[in-house]
Amino acid sequence: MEFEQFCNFLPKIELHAHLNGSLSATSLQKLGCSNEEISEYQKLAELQATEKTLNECFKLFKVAHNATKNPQAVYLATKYVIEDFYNDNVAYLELRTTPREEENMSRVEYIESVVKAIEDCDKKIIVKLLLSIDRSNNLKVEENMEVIIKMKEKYPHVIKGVDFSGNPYVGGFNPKLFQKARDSGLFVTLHCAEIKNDKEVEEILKFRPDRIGHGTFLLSNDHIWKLYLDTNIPLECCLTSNVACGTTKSYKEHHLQEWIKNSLPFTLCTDDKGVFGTTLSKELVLACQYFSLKPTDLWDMTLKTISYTFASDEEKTFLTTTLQDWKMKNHF
Ligand code: 6MZ
Repeated sequence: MEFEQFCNFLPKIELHAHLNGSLSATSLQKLGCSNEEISEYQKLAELQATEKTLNECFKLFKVAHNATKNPQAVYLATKYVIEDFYNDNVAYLELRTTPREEENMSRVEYIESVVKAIEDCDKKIIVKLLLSIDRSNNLKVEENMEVIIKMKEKYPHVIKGVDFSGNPYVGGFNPKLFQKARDSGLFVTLHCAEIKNDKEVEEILKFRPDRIGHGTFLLSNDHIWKLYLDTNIPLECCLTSNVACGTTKSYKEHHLQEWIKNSLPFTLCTDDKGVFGTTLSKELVLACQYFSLKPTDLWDMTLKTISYTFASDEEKTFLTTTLQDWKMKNHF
């Protein structure tokens, strides 16, 4: 099997995908966006990144947010994104999204639309939901967390965790808030060190989330790096996102190499496949091109990733069997 084909057909696991950043151009079109809006949403993929690019990136999500302002549109957006991942042979997807209140939609309606689209999915893909707290919107964080916890009690089979995301130049981490989530039985994954912010990173590592996203600047300080090494927390690695946003200079210099070199836990993710013009298969190909990973390494990484998911034991066993059967069938 050709190498790219291998990456494409491997049953994959996606653990870091933001719903409104994962919409493809076709999906945005179906949701009523104009060609101009779609070009705006996708402009980062074409640009040479600078230090300011990450900050600029957060404006682009507005295009998708404008297209998902009512329950029906949120339902369809979720359905389209799940179909895209399924078509890329993703076997297990943890989709994350920020519950949003709009003129014609409450946060509860937003969440219920996403849950319904997940429940209605008839494809062979397991989908779970993580609800995000947006760090740049500090006004209602407590209230948002209350809603998330209530919704988890109502849909425990779908809602598995919380995420802390949004523009890292704004706001800060509140351990008490996330402890509440943890006490309610939610898993916790936190965006961490996407930019240099040692004080916050130290607080996050002391909290010991179940996973961290990005981790780009964990290596910029020996003390922080040592703290991280003590935790052994799995990293959700988003190669193209980091390069497109300018937080990493190039694929070649990406911090993933330190995880590979030191056998630290990581998994490859897309972040916002619509905004960055990528797919999970492409991310796997890139990791191989730049860090000399072989197909067997990718298979091993995927197998290890099963233990980083927020799936049930039964689902983990199912995924393990799926991967093992695939390996046998494809003789490698
Ligand atoms: C931090 C990000 C992000 O939640 O409306 N988001 N947060 N770093 C990133 N790196 C590029 N990419 C996306 O999806 C879009 C939202 O996800 C978060 C931002 O809060 C963005 O508004 P949802 O479905």
